Amino acid sequence: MKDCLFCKIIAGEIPSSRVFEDEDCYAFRDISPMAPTHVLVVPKTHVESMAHVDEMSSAALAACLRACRTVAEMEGVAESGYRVVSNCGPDACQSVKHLHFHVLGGKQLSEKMD
Ligand code: DGP
Repeated sequence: MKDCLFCKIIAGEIPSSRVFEDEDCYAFRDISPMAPTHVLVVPKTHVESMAHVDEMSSAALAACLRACRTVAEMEGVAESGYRVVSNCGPDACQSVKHLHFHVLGGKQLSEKMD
């Protein structure tokens, strides 16, 4: 989608640090990491947020979740543990309106989820 930051990253118009990619999703390092591992997994087809997943195929949505698992394995945090978060809407502080999953790990994460 024109004017979408993550669509531009997927298209290579804005540089990113790629971690993983398949036909459905793209994974790259967050520009402001909150943990030693902080990777964003995004669908290649523009979808605004979790509220819009009905616009995606079930296969593409599943591919994103599998990519989160794959990223955790590649980053070496699968055994120690990791967190997958998707912020949706203003109360969750979603700042980029292209569905994305944060994969966080590499340290003891807070019990607090807020
Ligand atoms: P959220 O607040 O859930 O919408 O998270 C958006 C994330 O996107 C945030 O953690 C910072 C990251 N981000 C914003 N702009 C860029 C960028 O240009 N490059 C990369 N790699 N990450 C970005």
